Amino acid sequence: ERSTNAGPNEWLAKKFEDLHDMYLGVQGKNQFAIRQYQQGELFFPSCCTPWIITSGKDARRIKGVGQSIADRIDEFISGEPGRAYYEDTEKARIVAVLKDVYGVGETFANELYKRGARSIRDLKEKDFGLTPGQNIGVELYEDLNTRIPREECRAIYELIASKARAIDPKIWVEIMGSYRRGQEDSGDVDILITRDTDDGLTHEGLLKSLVIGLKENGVITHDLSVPSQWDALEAKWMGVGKVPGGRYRRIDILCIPFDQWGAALIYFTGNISDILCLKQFNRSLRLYARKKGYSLNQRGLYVGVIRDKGGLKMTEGEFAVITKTEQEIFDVLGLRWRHPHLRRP
Ligand code: DCP
Ligand code: MG
Ligand code: MN
Repeated sequence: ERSTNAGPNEWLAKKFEDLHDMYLGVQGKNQFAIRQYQQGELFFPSCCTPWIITSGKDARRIKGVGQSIADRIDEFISGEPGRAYYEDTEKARIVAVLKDVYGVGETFANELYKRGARSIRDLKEKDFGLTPGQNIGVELYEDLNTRIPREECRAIYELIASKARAIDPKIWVEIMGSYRRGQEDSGDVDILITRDTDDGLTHEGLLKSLVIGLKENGVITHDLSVPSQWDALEAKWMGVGKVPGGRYRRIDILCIPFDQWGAALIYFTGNISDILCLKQFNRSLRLYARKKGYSLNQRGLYVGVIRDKGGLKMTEGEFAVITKTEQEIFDVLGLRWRHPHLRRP
């Protein structure tokens, strides 16, 4: 809701409003600039400034108006496009696009900009020495940056799960991450796999057959990162796949030992996070375990862990419970199990 309360400096408010909108529209938002220009927008209508502002210096008489707002005002008054902020947003806009390429972070995106990259097309047409994974990210940029609807996550999971069960009927396979938390859409599809060991066998070797099998029927289309040991009990594959006729989607498949199932369920379900409380549910659970003399990580709940004064582990300890379910871990800790959809901090 914006003020309709006109004052002598309404035009300045309007300018800051435009600037504010422009910065809001940039992905990888410059929160500092957004806050500043929003302030600018709020300062100049109506009551705050009964006199007509004629310069940045003049505006600084207002409490809360800093040099950067004053500089923008001088730019507005001079009629110049304001070289500094114009270039900043131009660059910010491009970096925000480049950093969303799979495998390209904020830092490398800035580096690519410095080297002259201005668009995804540039990355396709010129040689920036990207890794094979980054090149897949470029090739599939649109698809990989589109959220996956819940039903499609489910469909991909079903295709993977049925193939896994066809290879070995005793496989346990679960869909994790944001899907398990009940989100309407996800950034990727996270699959967790193990196998019941009651007959003395394990899932060792399954991952390789699974990926090969899914490639044969076109469900898996690209590898991004393959395990160093395909046939280990603990192995992670990362890549791309799709449902027939669908978009290309990021898929993670993680295999873990059977006795780590419960702990892994907790870990790879994660929690609803926002900027302020990232990963808090898992973290507070770990801290709670520690207070009670345990140690909790993605592999299990341990007892007998000895730590040094700085809290560093001196010994690994041993499993407090062989976990088939999350419930068992919550039970040992004396906590009520919390439904994945409710895993807020
Ligand atoms: N995880 C974690 N710490 C990390 C990475 C992952 O605890 N550094 C756990 C919690 C996540 C889960 O693994 O929920 C899956 O990781 P994702 O990166 O796939 O995140 P989400 O599935 O939660 O979200 P998105 O919808 O973006 O995939
Ligand atoms: Mg995920
Ligand atoms: Mn993931």
